[in-house]
Amino acid sequence: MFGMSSYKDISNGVFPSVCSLDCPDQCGLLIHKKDGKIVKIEGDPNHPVTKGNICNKVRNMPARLYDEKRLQYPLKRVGSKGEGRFVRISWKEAIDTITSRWKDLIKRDGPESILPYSFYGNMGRLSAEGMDRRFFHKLGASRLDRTICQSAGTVGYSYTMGGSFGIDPEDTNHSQLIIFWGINAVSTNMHQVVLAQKARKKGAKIVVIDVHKNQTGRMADWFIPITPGTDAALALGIMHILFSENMVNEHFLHEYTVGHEELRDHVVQYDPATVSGITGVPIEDIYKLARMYGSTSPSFIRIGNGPQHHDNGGMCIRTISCLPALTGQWLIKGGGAIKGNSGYLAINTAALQRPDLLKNKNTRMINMNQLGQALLELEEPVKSMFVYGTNPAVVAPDGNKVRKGFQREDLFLVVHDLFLTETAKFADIVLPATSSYENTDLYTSYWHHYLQIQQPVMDAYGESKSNVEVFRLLADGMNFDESVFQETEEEMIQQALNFLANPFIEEINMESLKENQFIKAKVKPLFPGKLPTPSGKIELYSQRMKDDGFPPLPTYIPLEEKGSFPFLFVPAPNHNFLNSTFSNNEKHVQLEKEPRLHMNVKDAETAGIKDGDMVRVWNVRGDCEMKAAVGENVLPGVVVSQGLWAEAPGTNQLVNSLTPDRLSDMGGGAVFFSGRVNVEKGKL
Ligand SMILES: Nc1nc2c(c(=O)[nH]1)N[C@H]1C(S)=C(S)[C@@H](COP(=O)(O)OP(=O)(O)OC[C@H]3O[C@@H](n4cnc5c(=O)[nH]c(N)nc54)[C@H](O)[C@@H]3O)O[C@H]1N2
Ligand SMILES: Nc1nc2c(c(=O)[nH]1)N[C@H]1C(S)=C(S)[C@@H](COP(=O)(O)OP(=O)(O)OC[C@H]3O[C@@H](n4cnc5c(=O)[nH]c(N)nc54)[C@H](O)[C@@H]3O)O[C@H]1N2
Ligand code: SF4
Ligand SMILES: [Mo]
Repeated sequence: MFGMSSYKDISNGVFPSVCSLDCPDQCGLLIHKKDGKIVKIEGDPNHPVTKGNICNKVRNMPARLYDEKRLQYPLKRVGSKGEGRFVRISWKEAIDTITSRWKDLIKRDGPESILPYSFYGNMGRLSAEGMDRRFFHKLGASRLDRTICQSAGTVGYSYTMGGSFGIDPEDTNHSQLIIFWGINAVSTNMHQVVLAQKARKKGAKIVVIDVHKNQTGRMADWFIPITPGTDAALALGIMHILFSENMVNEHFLHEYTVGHEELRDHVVQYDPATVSGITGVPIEDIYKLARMYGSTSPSFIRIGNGPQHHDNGGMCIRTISCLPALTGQWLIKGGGAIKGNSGYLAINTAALQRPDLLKNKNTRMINMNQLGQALLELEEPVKSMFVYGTNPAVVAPDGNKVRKGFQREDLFLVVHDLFLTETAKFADIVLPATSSYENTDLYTSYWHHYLQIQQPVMDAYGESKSNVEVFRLLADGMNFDESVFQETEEEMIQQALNFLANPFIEEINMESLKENQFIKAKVKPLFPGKLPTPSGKIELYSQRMKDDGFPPLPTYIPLEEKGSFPFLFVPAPNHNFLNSTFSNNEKHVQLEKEPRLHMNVKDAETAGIKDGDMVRVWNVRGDCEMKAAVGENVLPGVVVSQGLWAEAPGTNQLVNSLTPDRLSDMGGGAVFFSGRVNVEKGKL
């Protein structure tokens, strides 16, 4: 019943697998086993997109899987909250404790006093949004709005394009111009870089638009530094030039868009001088970029997550995503854009998550980016949380508020994870989680067009259990008798794939996945065709946006945070961690060395800071310490850090102590990169 493997013997041999991390590449893997142990993880050379290449993070995964710090047993807190002192208990005691506390809470305060809090630490569709959703729907718990990652940009992109639909990345090796726009692809989407390098061999140019000249910027043919939060203005400046120099594709505009006449008039105001003043991009570079974009075909824009982690993030992505329509690039193989492609691999989430089990359709919704507020400021504060697949004490904005909330004596906190994370240290009960390699699960990439399957290739570590198993046990403990709580992983996957609304996955089922390991959805190009927007076309003018209270045409809107703190602070991810995952694994930490703050030479001189000095970064929300990396990699007035570092003794390196928990313009998204800070030499 528990994720039966079709492999007869998993002690020795090489087994196909899939990377479960929250990464667009979703690589095919080969797991090498010897005497019952994973001895090596490598890329599966047969995977048509990832072709045997994988990142260093996952090549070093065996060290994480067998790390002596990995949790093996359920634990109960004996120290104070956050101290990290626990004793071993049985699963029975753990489940009994949780369910009896919840039964009391439901009686006293109602089910909305309980909050599930999860994200995609494991991208498996069952692990991330399967039995757990069924369970919390039935429980009637508060709902969580899972907005921490890409929601602002996804909503913005949908206003233009109707959903998460871009081009097939496999076509991008035909592109002649590739723009990495606010994406650190060398670290975060390495196979898109491999495809771009292939295109480059055939003459393509690679342009990177970013606030930081990181690994991706250094690999570009042309790196364009931009002031954070101003990308919409740059895109509008490009449109201004495309229209005024007749570089638009009139046929495409007439056939496949609405609002091009309004847009043509609207962008007159975004002349290169104005745009240069906003973005910091020199006037001649705006012309050069627009002319390059207007005259090169196929051209491809890979839209990253950076520009949408801002106050204006939704509008920014909405605006950038209008560009390929102006040049008609969507009609050309290798032309167009990718923001996300999850729309093509839509599965039957209603069957998987069973929202019908939720009786009260007005059950409150809590935005995950405002966790601190939910714990400290709501009129009916959350009384119990179940955290799984995420590490909010490190990754959520306004971290000091989150931690203060976790310290509440009356909060009953359960954390299910593979490690005693910073969040788990605050827990009353800690449950050990299996790794994805120990489970059966279904994987759908949000970049390429393949579905993949994971079957167990490793025995459960210690007494650890998968998310699906834990919620089965909790359902039993709560005396939920619906048969949906007894279903096997394979049954759930089969239901998820049974989805007439998505013809692209029509022929894919559990059996064919087991046989093939990965299968490409039968995706058709977007054009010629009808988009799922209200008009069926690309909406350069969007009535829906107007109805929702936004300017209907793409518009530049400045960031919100003003005041006396001189620097815009962009705390981005790093190369060797995946969000906070690996920040507690020695190998990965060694490779990354220490947290650094990139700042411009001019700013450093003014502040008397030298390269390698320890600096204190602070604002009204908190402070943290890093080593200054002084140079020309960021513009004056901007400081950039990389990585969501774990707490280490004697350090103060939690960047999210500084980030705001305001919400972005669209989708209730996070605005990690729109905060301001001060920087001073010296330790605290
Ligand atoms: N190695 C590694 N890979 C990862 C992750 C990781 O932590 N480490 N995280 C995974 C996850 S969950 C996600 S969502 C993706 C995210 O991966 P990406 O899409 O690459 O997004 P970010 O790394 O958040 O930011 C991308 C870039 O945006 C830049 N940036 C910030 N603000 C702006 C702006 O206003 N304008 C412009 N033009 N650029 C800006 C940053 O400097 C950064 O280089 O990566 C996934 N893959
Ligand atoms: N400052 C700043 N903050 C950010 C970002 C940023 O760029 N800058 N990026 C944001 C983004 S885009 C994202 S997506 C979030 C991501 O943040 P998180 O979703 O918290 O991602 P991770 O830090 O990787 O934590 C995932 C946790 O899930 C656990 N896990 C893995 N597999 C399983 C499983 O099968 N079951 C259970 N129960 N647990 C499992 C892992 O051990 C790990 O502790 O961070 C956000 N925070
Ligand atoms: S983290 Fe990304 S690049 Fe690395 S193995 Fe996983 S899917 Fe591939
Ligand atoms: Mo993310």
